[in-house]
Amino acid sequence: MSAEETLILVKPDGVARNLTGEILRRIEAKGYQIADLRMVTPSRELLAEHYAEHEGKPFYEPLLEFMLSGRIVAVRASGNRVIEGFRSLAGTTDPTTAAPGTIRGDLGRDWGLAVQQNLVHGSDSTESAERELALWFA
Ligand code: DAT
Ligand code: MG
Repeated sequence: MSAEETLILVKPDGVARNLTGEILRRIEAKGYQIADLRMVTPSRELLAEHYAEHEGKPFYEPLLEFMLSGRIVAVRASGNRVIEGFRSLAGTTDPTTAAPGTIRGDLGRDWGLAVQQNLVHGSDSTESAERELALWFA
């Protein structure tokens, strides 16, 4: 099996709502390996690097504030096509329209806030995965 790896984050809403176990269960049930895992209270600098592509967008500041609002569980997951596979497990960005059966579709709520509190992050490409894993598992 290929050793592809991705960065998965259980965001502060997922940790606060006690959904870490349920999210890890879905990752493992799909057959992906949890290669490393840590509980992180990230700095603004780390989050700014992580979300650099979104700087200047209207949701950027609320996004950073949200990500600073509590603890995050960072996961290094591995498996064949895990980058694409986890994005599929997570569902699309907006929890209201994310497909049932996905993490965001089943468990995510739209709180009507300036930022989508959508429980999880997953790297979107091999380049992003490499960059993000280096940030969160330095
Ligand atoms: P994803 O997390 O699905 O890869 P993204 O990288 O486009 O989505 O955006 C990063 C996060 O920013 C996303 O998880 C939630 C928030 N976000 C994105 N687009 C948004 C929007 N239009 N309104 C509010 N929050 C948004
Ligand atoms: Mg993204």
